[in-house]
Amino acid sequence: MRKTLLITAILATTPVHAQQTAADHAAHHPAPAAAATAKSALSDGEVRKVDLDAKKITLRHGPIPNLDMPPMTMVFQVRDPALLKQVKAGDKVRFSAEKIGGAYTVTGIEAAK
Ligand SMILES: [Cu+2]
Repeated sequence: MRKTLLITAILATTPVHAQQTAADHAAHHPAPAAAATAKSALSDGEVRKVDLDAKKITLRHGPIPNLDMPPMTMVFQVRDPALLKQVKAGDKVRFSAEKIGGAYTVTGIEAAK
């Protein structure tokens, strides 16, 4: 059981091909001007949980204007798992989020200190 979990974790840290494919895809579909503007708008949040294996983060966040979302606590996908290594549970953060493929996805995050 433990061994299986460990192998899963190792596999999850090497999605090089998947990342390149995603980047190529984005390049073929440039974001509209409105989305580009929203990208730079950071929202406030606090990290509740980081799940590296699943590439997810639980954030208690303030309003997210570009997603038309009120303050709440929710789980986000993370576009690049490396982002998760910059923060930990309890951190106050500023982040950007977009809806990508129907999933709310954190595209950038930084500690708010
Ligand atoms: Cu939300």
